Amino acid sequence: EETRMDWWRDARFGMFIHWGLYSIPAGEWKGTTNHAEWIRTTAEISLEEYDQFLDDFNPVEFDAEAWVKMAKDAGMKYITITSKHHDGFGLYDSKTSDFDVMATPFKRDILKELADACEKAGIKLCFYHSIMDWHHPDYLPRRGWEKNRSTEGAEFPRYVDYMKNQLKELLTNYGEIGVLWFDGEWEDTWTHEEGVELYDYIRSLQPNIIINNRVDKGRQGMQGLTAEGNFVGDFGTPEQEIPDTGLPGIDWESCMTMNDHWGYNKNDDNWKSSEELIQNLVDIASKGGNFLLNIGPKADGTFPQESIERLAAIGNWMNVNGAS
Ligand code: JFZ
Repeated sequence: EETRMDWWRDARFGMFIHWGLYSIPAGEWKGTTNHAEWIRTTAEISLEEYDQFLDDFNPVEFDAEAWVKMAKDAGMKYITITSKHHDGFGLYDSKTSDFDVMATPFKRDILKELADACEKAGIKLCFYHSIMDWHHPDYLPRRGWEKNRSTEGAEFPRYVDYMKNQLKELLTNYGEIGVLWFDGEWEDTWTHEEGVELYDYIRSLQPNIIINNRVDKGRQGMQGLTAEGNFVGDFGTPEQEIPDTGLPGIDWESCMTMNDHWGYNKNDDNWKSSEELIQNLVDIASKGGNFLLNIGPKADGTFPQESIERLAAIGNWMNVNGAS
C-alpha cells in the first residue's frame, strides 16, 4: 500500500541547511567566538543592532543549482532549509513580513531559486520553520535578557496567525514541499492544542506533506516516539545522536552537523571526518532511520570548503557502495 511516507522512507539521506543573517557575524561577536544561529540570544544583541545585518546580507555567490548538485552528488534525496530560524528572518519573499530577504541588498527569493533547482534535479525541497520568533512583536515570551523590550499590546494569537500566513505562502508559492520541519516549540506559550491545529492546517494546504514531531509539545528528540500519548507529528527528530536500536513502526530522522554548530561559525574547525559521517549514515540507515546532515553556508552564499570536501567524499563512497 502506498503512503505519503514512502518517498521519505526510501530517501534515507537529506541535506539540512541553516542560513540567514547570523551567517554574517559567522559566530563571532565582540571577541566571543562560540555563537551561530543563536547569536542574537547568546551574544545578547538588541533588535536594532541585529536588524543592521539586513544591510549586509548580499550573498552574491549563491547558486541554487550548485547547492542542489552538491546534495544530489552526495546521494541526498531532499534538502531541508531554514525558511525562518528563531531570529525571525525569512529567506524568501514574504508579503506578511518586512524582515525577509527582500529587505536586503540581495532582493532575490532564495527559496524560489532553490525550489526551481530542486524541481529540475528531482530533489524534494523541505522547510525548517521556527515556531519561536525573537523578532515579531507579538511573539512571547521575550528573551530573559531583553529587559527593555516592551510586551505591551503583544498578543500571541496574532503571532500564530502571522506564522500561519507565512506557512501558507511557503506552501502555495514553491510547488510541492516534502517536509515541514518545525522547531522552537518548547516555550510555554506554545501548547499541544496549537500543535494539533497547526499540523491539521499544514495538511489542509498540502495533504501529502510530512511534518516532524516538533510541531507538538513534549516530543523533542526521541521523547514520545513510542506510541503513548496523543501527539501529532509524522517522525521523530533525535538531534546529534543515533538511537541504539531501530524502532519498529516508528519513523525517525537524526540530524547532525559536520562540526559543532548549525549556522556558519568561522572559528569552528572541529570537523567530523568523512569516514565518521559515512559510518553515521550506514548506522542510521541500518536502523531504519534517515540522516539529515547539516551545512551552514557562508554569508557570500558558498558552502564552507570543509563541507564541500565531505559531501564529495560521501558521494564517492555512495557511487561504490550506495543503493541508488
Ligand atoms: C534546535 C535549534 O534551536 C537549533 O538552532 C538548530 O536549528 C537545531 C537543529 O534545532 O535545537 C534543538 C531542538 C531540539 C532539541 C535540541 C536542540 N532536542 O530535541 O533535544
